[in-house]
Amino acid sequence: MAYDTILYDVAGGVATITFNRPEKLNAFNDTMIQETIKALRDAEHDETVRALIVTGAGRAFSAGQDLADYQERRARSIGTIGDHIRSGYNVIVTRMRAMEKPIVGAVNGAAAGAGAGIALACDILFASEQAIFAEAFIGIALVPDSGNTWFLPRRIGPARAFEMAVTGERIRADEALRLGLVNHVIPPEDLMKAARDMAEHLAQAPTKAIGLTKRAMNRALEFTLDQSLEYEAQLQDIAGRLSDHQEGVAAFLAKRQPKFTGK
Ligand code: T3D
Repeated sequence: MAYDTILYDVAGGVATITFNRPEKLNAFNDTMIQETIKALRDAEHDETVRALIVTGAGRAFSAGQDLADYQERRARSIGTIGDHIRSGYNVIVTRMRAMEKPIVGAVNGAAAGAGAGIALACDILFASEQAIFAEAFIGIALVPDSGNTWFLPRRIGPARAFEMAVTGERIRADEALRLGLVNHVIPPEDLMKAARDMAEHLAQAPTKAIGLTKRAMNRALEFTLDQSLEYEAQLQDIAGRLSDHQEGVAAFLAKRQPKFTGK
């Protein structure tokens, strides 16, 4: 399918979703929300896709909700804000967290508002030295949404998360790295190569075991230690039946490199 507001490309087992409204700093209008949902669904169902990259075209990752679009919608009294979030951003974030394939975020510039939430929904985050993160909601007297209130305290602790949310300060990439908001900071010209190297590596890895690991870590955020120990045992029973597991053990014993198929 051709998209108007995003680019979607699959190569070498990696699907890349690029937010593509650079003249609007990749702010989300309704088309971009729905196209992102569709691309995530396509990547999830495409068996050749074993890892994803999410990034932005131009100088921003995403400035969040397109406020001109938002204003127009409000003026026409179309639906509530909550309904718009439920049917849009919440679906994107839920799909990203539930998808049992690794998602590499390549934050090339500003990630603000819902754009920050979508960045934080990625599994591994690479940020350009030019990236900034901003909980911009407070600037328009809204509450952080798109998972920001969930992801932020878990990544950087409640005190710093609250400060970010209520000041709307722009966190630069070096500070984001120090806080543990991102995994890596990369010179802008090397960002996509670094993200692609990671995604291509993951696309050759045991996809199902990675998916189960993501499932376990998602659940662990709510579990007691005892619950996690039991859940790990259950998932290990599943992983133990995968052909990639048999291949991994056989390759180790034969002193050769494993060839994982993602099955
Ligand atoms: O109904 C619902 O679903 C509600 C859901 C809400 C979810 C949300 O995301 S609410 C938060 C919405 N986002 C913001 O409030 C962010 C606003 N933008 C900024 O804070 C800054 O623009 C950035 C930090 C993203 C980047 O700053 P900077 O200095 O690099 O760029 P700039 O000069 O502020 O912006 C450049 C242009 O982009 C400018 O337009 P112009 O003057 O060149 O014609 C600016 O108006 C436009 N722009 C930036 N962000 C948005 C935007 N236009 C529409 N919507 C935006 N979000």
